[in-house]
Formats: sequence, structure tokens, C-alpha cells
Amino acid sequence: MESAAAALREARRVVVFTGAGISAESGVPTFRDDLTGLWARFDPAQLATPEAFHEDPDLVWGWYEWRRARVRRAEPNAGHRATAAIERLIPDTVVITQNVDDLHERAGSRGPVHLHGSLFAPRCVAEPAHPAAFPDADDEPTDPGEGRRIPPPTCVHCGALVRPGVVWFGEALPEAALATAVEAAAACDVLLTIGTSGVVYPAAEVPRVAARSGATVVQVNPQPTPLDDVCGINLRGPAAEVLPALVS
Ligand code: BV8
Repeated sequence: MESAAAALREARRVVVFTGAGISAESGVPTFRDDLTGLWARFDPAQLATPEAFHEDPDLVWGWYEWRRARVRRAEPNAGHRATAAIERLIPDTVVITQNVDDLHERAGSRGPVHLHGSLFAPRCVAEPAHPAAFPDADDEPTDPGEGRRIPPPTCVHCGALVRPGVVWFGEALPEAALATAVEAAAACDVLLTIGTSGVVYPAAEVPRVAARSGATVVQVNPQPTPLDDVCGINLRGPAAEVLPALVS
């Protein structure tokens, strides 16, 4: 822990790279632990695809609304708050997240880079540029509760279906976000990789770029991951405990 804290104290440029694990202690289960109860028999990797939405838009929209409702009920945890504290302590800090929740923003992070989009940016299937793509673009998700299927809204501009504003498997990541992430990783002194299994590409390249560029890469995860060999320092523990200790 001390070597990680020391590296952070000396760092001028920091990247905080997060995955679903940083939101686990806010009660938002990670992507693969996600499907409990109602959704237990579904595979997220199958549901998070354009094919699934094409085949059964009501089911996929219902899943995202259920997730959106759950995120709205959650609160940022000490891991999210410690991330925002690092940004305040080291101004040249870039937060890059694979998560689609808004907990970094609600913890005070200035503008995290969302590599996989957001639950809070639904968009028109036909024309991503259509703003506020559906009539009541308010934030209140309709929690399907015991139900599963919710018909997605239609775009006010062209009548096409509205889809979740996330990056599905098989879809390209937003170019600008990925470029910003790789650039920040290549230039940083320290990269903290927090709560990610590092198996989803091309996002999983980010900590690897930092390691190849000679940065000190610190992993915070209670479990071993494929990133273990890439990280010079492995802190085995939950983000909400380890991260605050790093910045105290
Ligand atoms: C693409 C949004 C091409 C949706 C998500 C090589 C190169 C390029 C692509 C590929 C490649 N190999 C394979 C691919 C294809 C694929 C891929 O990576 N597949 C994997 C499964 C092998 N990649 C893609 O399809 C990507 N697109 O490549 O397109 C292309 C190019 C040009 C033109 C057209 C097409 C798109 C990938 C994005 C998919 N969308 N999310 C949604 O959320 O519904 S990814 C999804 O999985 C989440 O965003 C999440 O971040 C990610 C990983 O899921 P989890 O495992 O749950 O989360 P995480 O990995 O973060 O693991 C949780 C960790 O937390 C665990 O390690 C656990 O131990 C830890 N933890 C638990 N509690 C705590 C904790 N840690 C700390 N504290 C705790 N308390």
C-alpha cells in the first residue's frame, strides 16, 4: 500500500481506470454478477448486443430500465469519492470508466470518460444526433418491477425506436473517448485500475498501454485478474476501503 501511496504522491499525471467493481459497494452488482432474481436466466453478454435489441426490443429496454432504476436508487461509495479526491489533489488526473452508471459524476468527478456509454443517454436508433430522442426525455426510469418487457419509446424527430446509449458487444467504442483514454494512459506517471476484470476489449488495452509506457500501474481488486501481470502493484481489497487509504 505504501509504495502505491508514494507513487501517487509523486505523480503529476494520473489515470484512474474503473470497471463495474467500483460500483459494487454501492449495491450495483458487477456486469457478470448482475443477473439475479428476475433476470437470473439471462446472460448479460447476450442481452448487451444489437441482435438482442433487434430481436426483442421490449426485453432489452426493460433490462436497461431496471438497471437504470437501480442506479438511480444507489449512492456513490467511498471509492467514487476517493477518485474525485485524487482529481482535486492532482489536477492532471483523467478518470476513464467502462461503467454505464453515473456514480463517478455524482461523487464529484469532473468529467469521466465513458468508454461504454451511459444508462442516462438513450438515443434514437436511426440518428444518434437526434437530441432528447423521445417525448418525455426526463430521467425517471420506469422500473419494470416484476415485469421484464417495456416497449422502448420512439424518437420525437423520426419515429424510430429509442435504444440505450451504451456500447453493445460488437459495436465500436466512441472514437474520441477511446483516443482520449489511450493518450492519457500513454502519458501518465501512475494508472490506478480499479474493479475491472480486464477482459473486455479494446477497453482492457488502457492499463496495458500505461504499463508499456513505463507508468506505475496499481490494481485494486479483491480477486486476481488477467491484469495481475501488467500491474506492478496489486492491492487485494475492495475499492471503497483501499482507495480512501491511498489518498488519506
Ligand atoms: C468491439 C456496456 C469491434 C453495455 C459493455 C479484441 C479487440 C477488440 C474487441 C474484442 C477483442 N476480443 C474480443 C472482442 C469483442 C468484445 C470483447 O471484448 N469480448 C470479451 C467478453 C472477450 N468487445 C467488443 O465487442 C467491443 N466492441 O470490439 O467492436 C468493432 C470495431 C469497429 C467497428 C465495429 C465493431 C465492445 C465492448 C463493450 C461492451 N459493453 N458495457 C452494458 O453495460 O450493458 S462491457 C461490460 O463488461 C461492462 O461495461 C463492464 O465494464 C465490462 C466488464 O464486465 P464485468 O466483468 O462485470 O466488470 P468488470 O470487468 O469490471 O469485473 C468486475 C470486477 O470487479 C471483477 O474483477 C471483481 O473481482 C471486481 N470487484 C468486485 N467487487 C469489487 C471489485 N473490485 C474492487 N472493489 C470491489 N468492491
